[in-house]
Amino acid sequence: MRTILFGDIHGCFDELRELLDRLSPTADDILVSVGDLVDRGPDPSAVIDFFRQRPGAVAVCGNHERKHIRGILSYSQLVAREQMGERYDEQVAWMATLPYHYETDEVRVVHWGLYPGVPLEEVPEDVRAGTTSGDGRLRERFGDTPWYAHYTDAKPVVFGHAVVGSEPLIIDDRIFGIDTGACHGQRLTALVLPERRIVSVPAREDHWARMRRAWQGPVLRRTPWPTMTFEQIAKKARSLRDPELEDGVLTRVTTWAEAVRALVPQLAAALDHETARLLEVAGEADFGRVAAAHPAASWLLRLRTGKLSRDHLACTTPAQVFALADALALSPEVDRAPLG
Ligand SMILES: [Mn+2]
Repeated sequence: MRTILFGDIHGCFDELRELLDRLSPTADDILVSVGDLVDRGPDPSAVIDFFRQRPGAVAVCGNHERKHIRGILSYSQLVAREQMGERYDEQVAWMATLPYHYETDEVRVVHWGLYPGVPLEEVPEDVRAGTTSGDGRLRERFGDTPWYAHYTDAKPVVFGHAVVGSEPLIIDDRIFGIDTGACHGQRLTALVLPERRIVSVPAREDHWARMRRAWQGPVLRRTPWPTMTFEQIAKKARSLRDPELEDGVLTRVTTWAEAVRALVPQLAAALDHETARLLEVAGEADFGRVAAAHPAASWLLRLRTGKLSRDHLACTTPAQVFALADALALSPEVDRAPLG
């Protein structure tokens, strides 16, 4: 019986299949992923399905799974969500069941870090998963030296998370860093126990370079721009800007948001016009009654009593700007959403 440990797979299913062909695992062999099954590569669902379906297979939770579980979606998670489509919620529910470490008499496995000498279950999850907060804890404890420089046990420890180059990091034949950058066009690596043998296959291509381009349109189209605040739109656009991508689509979003915001002075003028008209029809004494029956009642009444800033008219989102335009029966020449 062997234990076969896989470095960060990141959706690289073809490479996983090729590696499995090379390894020919038997039903007795235990397959263990160091985590980061998903994100950046072409087929996250196929990789997850393999680990879900293979009896006795284990995947420890990586920082990428943890981001999906916690709903903190940066660009590579947004891409993976699109790739997984309708199966996304189900796959994330499975990710939420993953352990943060795997330990037997033979080996310790974490996605990233541990505190040497401390039982794994007592090491904070974020340290084991390798999140930014976990990195902070490790820096407090070990300064700039990596945690594994302090690992003195004879029991092998295996981790991924940090791409160590095309070849794994092997120290003293008991410390194994096996993230060899499969999703970045380097290699997918497995460590076979008990013999401590490395088997690896080359990546087909720099998957992430291609994926991040290919999925930009779908990711941006899915973003609910009209109901986000103008501040959220600007922040999101900044976070998604990527020097290696054409930013034509993103520029359409920011230009659109500016155009929507620029409607506010027109709407303020239209409210003034409507106020003047109602005053003429109903007179000062009856203004409140006729204004209350107007589709734009809440704006007209607040503006009249000085409770509405003319700068934004309480429209913090594009959708609110359009709601006001509708209430004033105006049809601004700006699309209701930036990407159709
Ligand atoms: Mn990774």
